Amino acid sequence: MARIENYIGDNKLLALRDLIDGAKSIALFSHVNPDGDTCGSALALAAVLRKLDKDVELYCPSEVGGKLAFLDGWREYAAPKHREYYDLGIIVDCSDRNRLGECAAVADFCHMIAVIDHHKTSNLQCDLAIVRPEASATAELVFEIIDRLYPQFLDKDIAQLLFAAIVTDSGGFSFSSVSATTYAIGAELISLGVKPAPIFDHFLKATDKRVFDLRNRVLSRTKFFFDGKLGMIAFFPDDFAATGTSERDTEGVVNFVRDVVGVKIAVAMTETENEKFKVSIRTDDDVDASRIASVFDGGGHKNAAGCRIFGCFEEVEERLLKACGDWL
Ligand SMILES: [Mn+2]
Repeated sequence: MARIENYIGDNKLLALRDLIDGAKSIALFSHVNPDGDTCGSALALAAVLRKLDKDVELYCPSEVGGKLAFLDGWREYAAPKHREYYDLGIIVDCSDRNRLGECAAVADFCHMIAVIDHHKTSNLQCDLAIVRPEASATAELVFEIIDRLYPQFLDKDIAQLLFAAIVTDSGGFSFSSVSATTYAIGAELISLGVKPAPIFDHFLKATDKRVFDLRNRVLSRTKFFFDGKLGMIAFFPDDFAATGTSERDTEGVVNFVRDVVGVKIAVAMTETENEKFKVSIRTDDDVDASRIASVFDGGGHKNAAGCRIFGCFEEVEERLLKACGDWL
């Protein structure tokens, strides 16, 4: 039987319990352009905190919807807020203040701040940091927190949220970040009643026809450099207009480029505003994506990172080519 590794030391775990015990009102924060991990983890925590009779509100600087509408409680992000001040703020799956967007101002008004995250780099000021890059998803850490501090509340609904979070952040238990612990937690969640197949289908397979069209359009223009070791795609406002899609639908498309045999670095550029590009970088094991992103003040994980670059497309492409070329 695989053992679930404890990533969080007892001191931090008890410190978190103290913070929670000392708080009546708690705000939970998810990052901009949210994914299954930041929302699934925050919603699981919210469910537990409510069972502890806390007054909980959820924040995300982006609209939460689309595929994330699968997650129980997702509408709470859009619910009207009753407070401006919270005893405790918990920032979930986010290592960078910029990724809190306008919600950073709300976090500033929390009496205490805890961060639960698995990103390598963190620039957030906080009272308690539970940051473990070994975890494939923040949800692994949230599982550990609930399992060790509040096991009586770990039910099927919470298990479903955590399973969805792990599936989305680990590419369905397939990325190099996945460990025996990831699978052991998955098995534990399944034993609590989670049905894996519908979660895999929803998050990893089901494709809206419009997204399918967007994908074909953008992938058909893929450019390869350095003997096929670097692949680049770009999403422009025209692509979204022509297919009836939005920036949110770019999620995961870059992986099709990374999966091409020989590609070591795959880059997706999305022009979010005129001459402003959001850049996603995916790499194979030999290349550290977070170090490429850090050239442009971004960050992330070893094999998945991102940044923002301003400039016309040709300039942005040129700068990325140079930063990636240093690794190839
Ligand atoms: Mn994550």
